[in-house]
Amino acid sequence: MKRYSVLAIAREALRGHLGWARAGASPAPRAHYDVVIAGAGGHGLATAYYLGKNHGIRNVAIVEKGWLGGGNTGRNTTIIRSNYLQDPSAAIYEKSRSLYETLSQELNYNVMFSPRGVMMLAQTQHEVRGYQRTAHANALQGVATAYIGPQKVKELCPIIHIDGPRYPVLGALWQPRGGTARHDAVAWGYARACSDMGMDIIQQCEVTAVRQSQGRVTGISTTKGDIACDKLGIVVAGHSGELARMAGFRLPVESLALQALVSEPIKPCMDVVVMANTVHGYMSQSDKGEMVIGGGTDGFNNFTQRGSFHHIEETVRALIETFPMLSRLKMLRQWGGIVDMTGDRSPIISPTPLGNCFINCGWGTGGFKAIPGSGWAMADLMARGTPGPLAAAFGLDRFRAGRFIDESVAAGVAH
Ligand code: FAD
Ligand code: PYC
Repeated sequence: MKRYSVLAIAREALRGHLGWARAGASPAPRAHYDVVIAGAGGHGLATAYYLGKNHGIRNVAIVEKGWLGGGNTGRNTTIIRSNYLQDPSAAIYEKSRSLYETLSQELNYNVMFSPRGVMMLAQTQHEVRGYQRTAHANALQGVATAYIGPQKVKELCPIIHIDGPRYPVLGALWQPRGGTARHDAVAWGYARACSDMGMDIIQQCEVTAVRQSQGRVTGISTTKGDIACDKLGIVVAGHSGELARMAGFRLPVESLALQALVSEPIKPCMDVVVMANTVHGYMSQSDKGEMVIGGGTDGFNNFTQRGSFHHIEETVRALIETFPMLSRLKMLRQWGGIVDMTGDRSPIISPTPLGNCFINCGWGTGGFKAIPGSGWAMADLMARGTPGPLAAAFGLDRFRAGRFIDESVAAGVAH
């Protein structure tokens, strides 16, 4: 793999950019792999990457029914933060956020991590108490957040109208090292590194059956033929229930669409990320100048991977009191992704009833931020067969035992 560097760019500029190698191979599936990962989203690719890097397991295929990063990884609004309430969540999200800090250097691929700061507005007394509590919890967990007052909010984000008649801004939970990254670069960066380790990323290859014998997976059937494997990782987000059904077990997960939209590009006017969870809206400004906007999930389960008009109206209406400037913007495009929601709004990183089959899902509306940490934890689980410290609390067994990790507030997105 050619290293990307300023020198390489200068050299290629001088020779008409003819010397760049392909960023990754596009192989046909082989008959057998030590590990097969279903799903080439961020979580599947990061799992493969850390299997190779941390555990030396490189005879790995990642099979993807569409194109890499074409699921939620390439459809999300890229917010990265670790301001969760419960200790297991803070541990995995903060691990992830800290891996993002150096991911571009590690992958030699610019993922454009931008720790511009994330604030979650408190617009009711209930939220004030809730976010003050989270700030205290974060202090104990070693996650750098602070509860700030409305004047500080205005200073950090001058376009916010803090004296709205219905929902004035009373304060905010502020994470200065939260931010954004370029979503598809995260998928491409991990994919390129996996390919460089000799792993096969096989696109347009849908898993259609999970083959098994005596309680263990023997391989998968796909639209490109059968593939045998010693271990299977299911990492397909909104389609997790479907893959689990193929494997013969059920998941406590619902699938539903989450939508987002962007405005026409405008001059830089906002250099922080703002989430307004009471009114169900959040916003940041992309490097192109578009205002990136999202709201709550659709109110019913579905697999409709696209946007809808009522969502634009609902979300913009919700945000306009706090951001009056939105009334003068045209909206450019909208889209949707299928998210996988658990009852406690926390993920599942777990062994399954099949001995050599593992599942990573349930990231719901908030898994982009978790990609590096989740991949790290899932690789650990798949390599050792038992969960390490980051994944231990996120097993499927918690739903039987009632050990929920309630993050319905920290999830931040209405659902
Ligand atoms: P995906 O990226 O969806 O990857 C799963 C892959 O599995 C897909 O590529 C799919 O094609 C493939 N697949 C499915 N079935 C099969 C099969 N049978 N065979 C083979 N492959 C299969 N999170 C944040 O942290 N911050 C945000 O700001 C944020 N905003 C969001 C905004 C929107 C509109 C949406 C939709 C999500 C948002 N999220 C956000 C959530 C985040 O995008 C997801 O949690 C995360 O991307 C999940 O990654 P993944 O790799 O698990 O799933
Ligand atoms: O989890 O921070 C988040 C998020 C923001 C928008 C969608 N998810």
